[in-house]
Amino acid sequence: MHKETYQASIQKAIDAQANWAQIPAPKRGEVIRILGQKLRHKQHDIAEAIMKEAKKIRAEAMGEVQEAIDMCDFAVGLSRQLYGLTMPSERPEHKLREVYHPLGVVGVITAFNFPCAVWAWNHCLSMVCGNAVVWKHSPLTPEVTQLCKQAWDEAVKQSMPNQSFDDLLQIVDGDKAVAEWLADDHRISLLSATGSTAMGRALAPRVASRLGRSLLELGGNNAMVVSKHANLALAIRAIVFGAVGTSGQRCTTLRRLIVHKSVYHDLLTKLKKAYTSLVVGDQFESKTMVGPLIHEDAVLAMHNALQEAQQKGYKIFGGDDCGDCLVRPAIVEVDQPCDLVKRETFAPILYVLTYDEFSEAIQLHNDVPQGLSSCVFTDDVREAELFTSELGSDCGIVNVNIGPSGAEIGGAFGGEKDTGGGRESGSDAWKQYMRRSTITINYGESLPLAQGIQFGD
Ligand code: UN1
Repeated sequence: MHKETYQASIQKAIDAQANWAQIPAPKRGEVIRILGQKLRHKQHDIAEAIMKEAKKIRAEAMGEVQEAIDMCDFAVGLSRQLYGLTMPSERPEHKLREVYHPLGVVGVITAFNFPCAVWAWNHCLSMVCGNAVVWKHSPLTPEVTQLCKQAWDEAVKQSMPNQSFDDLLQIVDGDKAVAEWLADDHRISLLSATGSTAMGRALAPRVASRLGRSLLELGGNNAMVVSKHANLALAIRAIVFGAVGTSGQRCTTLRRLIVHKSVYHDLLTKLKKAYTSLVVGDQFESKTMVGPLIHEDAVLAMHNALQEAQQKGYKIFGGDDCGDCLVRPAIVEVDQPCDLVKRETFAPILYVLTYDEFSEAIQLHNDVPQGLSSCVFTDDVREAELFTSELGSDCGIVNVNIGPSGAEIGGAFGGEKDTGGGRESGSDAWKQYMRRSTITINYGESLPLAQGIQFGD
């Protein structure tokens, strides 16, 4: 994309937003309601494009569009609940309140692995909050982007036939350079970026140097603690979906397993059996459970990580390169945790570690730079409560007896440390897409000062 085209897109977004911000929020929500209908109608078509471009299997591609639909439903309700606060003023005949206003133009950067859902998280909130969106999608998923844009354009035309809001969603094509333009552009009120930690490290300082706002959803290194009190059958099902689902290419993918020594052998034997029966293949085949990795570079990254593991003497199960970007998911038994285990390799590699005491499991769990998602499998209430307490997992997402991936949209999504600290989708994530005015109103006829200050009386 040329810089001039980019500039024109931003200007269009700015102009459209000025009018959009004046539409009452519940009416903005109505457009999102229609978007939800469009996505329901197009669910199969968008899923096909996700299968083609992101290489997901059908169930997961359909699930991803469902996540976008859920997000629409959430945002419609939210459009009537952009609540501010009123608080008692310390002064007589005064009122104190906080009100949320639209922010402006939101830049949204999405990754190849969730080309529709992560857009929807950002788009739906941005739109009900009265903003315009400039979307830089992954260069690997142009067709998904076009289908989402089409659904939105149709929704706008249908629900706002007499007003021109055609420019509210702008697509900007390109890779790193376009991301940097967005980061440097003071007209972008919020830059919401999903991708690697390296990407976040490159973009965040640029946004910060103009004192802009960013919302980052970066790498994860998600773990599961399997206690001696765990229901192992349940844990195994969760491990398999968490570690091999989406071929290990979710930011929430299960990458580390921290297992109590007493159940280690039993768990590993059963897990290897489950891995043996995994169907790896073409994502369009209905039996396939593990589709291809996104590209050869991803296969190479997996290969390199496994080679490093081998050099360290770790025992490796699976991990074969089957050609055509297909790989068999790998299990790596780690006796001494090392840097390799602390890195995110975007591929289906599961590192397995052991522990004796639950406190040791928590320490091992938190001893990585990333802090996205986590879980514990235990039927012991004390372990479960400790893991979810301030002394437990340091992640943004903390689960008990479910895996780390596949979060619902209702909660805030995101994580700490190298994951970037942002929160998207549900709960009060919308507040980041608005600006807050604290308003004090004096309806009396005197001018009392706060803190009881007497000035010149
Ligand atoms: C991502 O991989 O960037 O919790 C998002 C999950 C999905 C979202 C993943 N709902 O796994």
